[in-house]
Amino acid sequence: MKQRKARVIRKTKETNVTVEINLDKFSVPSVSTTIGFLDHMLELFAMHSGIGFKIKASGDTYIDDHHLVEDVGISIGQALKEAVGDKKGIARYGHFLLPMDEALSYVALDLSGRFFLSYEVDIKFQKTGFNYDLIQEFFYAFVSNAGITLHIRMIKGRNNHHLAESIFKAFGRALGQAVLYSKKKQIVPSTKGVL
Ligand SMILES: [Mn+2]
Repeated sequence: MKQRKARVIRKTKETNVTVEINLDKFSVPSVSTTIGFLDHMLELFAMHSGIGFKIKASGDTYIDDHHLVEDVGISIGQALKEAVGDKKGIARYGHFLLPMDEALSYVALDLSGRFFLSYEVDIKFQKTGFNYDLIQEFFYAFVSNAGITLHIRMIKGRNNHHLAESIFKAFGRALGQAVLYSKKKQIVPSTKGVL
């Protein structure tokens, strides 16, 4: 079988992003975005997805992290869409309930071709460090470009870092399930015949 992979290069006046994805060949994640916290989240997402990811990005973070976080989300979404292709033989759905110490998050997704995001996460405002509001921006950018339906629920938690980690890990696990490929079942998993 031909490997399902894609490479997206996105260059604007604000950011410069390269994403390489290989759904059929895992490699130790290579992530470098100049935003330490984002690197940490994307590395654990990639690790738990079982998908091969190389992500390199930089941009106008002297303003704030907004443009870069959003553009990385856009680029990963585009790369995923391209790599899944016609979706023949894929599992399509994935979901995962993931604990990270006191934090517990649930993620369910459908590689439906239609974009929808339900994000119910109550992360407290934090004066310093990463702006946790940008996590929702990241997922919005991702789903709107990948064409997927994604539900994210925070079940419980106290620490922002733990909560964020539980979301990204659960997302990785759920996505890993959804892109699983079956050689035996060479059909698009939809009664409509197309996704
Ligand atoms: Mn951590």
